[in-house]
Amino acid sequence: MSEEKTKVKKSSAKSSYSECPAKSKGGGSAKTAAGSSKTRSGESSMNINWFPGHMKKTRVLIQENLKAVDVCIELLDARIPISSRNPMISELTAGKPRIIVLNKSDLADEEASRAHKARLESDEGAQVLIMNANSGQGAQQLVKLLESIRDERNEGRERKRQLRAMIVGIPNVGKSSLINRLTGRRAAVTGNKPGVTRGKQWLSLGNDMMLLDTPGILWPKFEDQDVAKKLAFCGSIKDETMDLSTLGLELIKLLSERYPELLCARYKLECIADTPLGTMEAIALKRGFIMSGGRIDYERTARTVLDEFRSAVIGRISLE
Ligand SMILES: Nc1nc2c(ncn2[C@@H]2O[C@H](COP(=O)(O)OP(=O)(O)OP(=O)(O)O)[C@@H](O)[C@H]2O)c(=O)[nH]1
Ligand SMILES: [Mg+2]
Repeated sequence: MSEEKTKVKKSSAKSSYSECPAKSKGGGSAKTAAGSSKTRSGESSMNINWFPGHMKKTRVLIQENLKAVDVCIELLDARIPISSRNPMISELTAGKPRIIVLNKSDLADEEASRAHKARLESDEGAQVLIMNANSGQGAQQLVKLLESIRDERNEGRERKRQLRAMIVGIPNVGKSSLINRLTGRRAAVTGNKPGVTRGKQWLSLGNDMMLLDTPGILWPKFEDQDVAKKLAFCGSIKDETMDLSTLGLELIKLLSERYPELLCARYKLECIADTPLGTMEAIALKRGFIMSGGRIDYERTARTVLDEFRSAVIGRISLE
């Protein structure tokens, strides 16, 4: 299995926003702990792609099991319901009845989730549920929906058939957690990192319903690196394959644009700096992430902001 290391390139693009005079001491070029250079504007570009061998196998697994499946439950990350839509999954499962679940809704902006649900329902005529697989919010609705599909399919049949549902989605979106929640058992292994499930697993939901857990998959090449970054922010791309300092800086840039108040409140900043790098340095100074010789610990700062975004400590945030 080969996992391509993300390349970090320099970019001289200027920051497109400015909300207050720069407070940071860091305005010039800086070197991150991970060694990637940042420009004066504090921006850098990343090239993220992650499609290891087990995802290629999963594509085949989905294809092979499709015949045995009555309905696909596609999990999207409620914080990024557009970017977490895998075009390869849409293509593979085209023609199958589909239920879309916006999972991790407890981490997302409620209003944004409602808008995405309405958009998906009207654009695709899909059944869309807003869910928290950890707490079980939305799970009963899903069971009811599956029961109604099961009954509809069995109408007029003498020999009743089981309903078989396949759960698909990007890595770390909560597929196995949802299965555990629905079955009421810890039958599927879960974990707070992508790539936990590695094989298929059929589990009984009772009442003549079966669920198939599948490993998370991405697609071979991200045409749009903004999509890749959002997947990375939300923990669907293995952190080890990326430059974390750069990723954290990119997240700070996006949060500065979309949720400046939450960012300032969490890190006790008076305002957003002129550049993302300036804001990153201000956060580091506030948190005391300084190494020997007074150098800023960019990697620790990046890791902190990524962790606090992922756990919604900064607030309930939707990135699209
Ligand atoms: N806050 C929150 N966390 C969730 C939710 N659903 C799952 N998680 C967490 O997300 C992480 C990943 O969950 P998994 O169920 O292992 O995800 P998966 O989609 O099966 O991941 P892979 O098997 O790697 O593809 C775990 O730490 C879960 O506790 C949710 O609705 N809200
Ligand atoms: Mg899993």
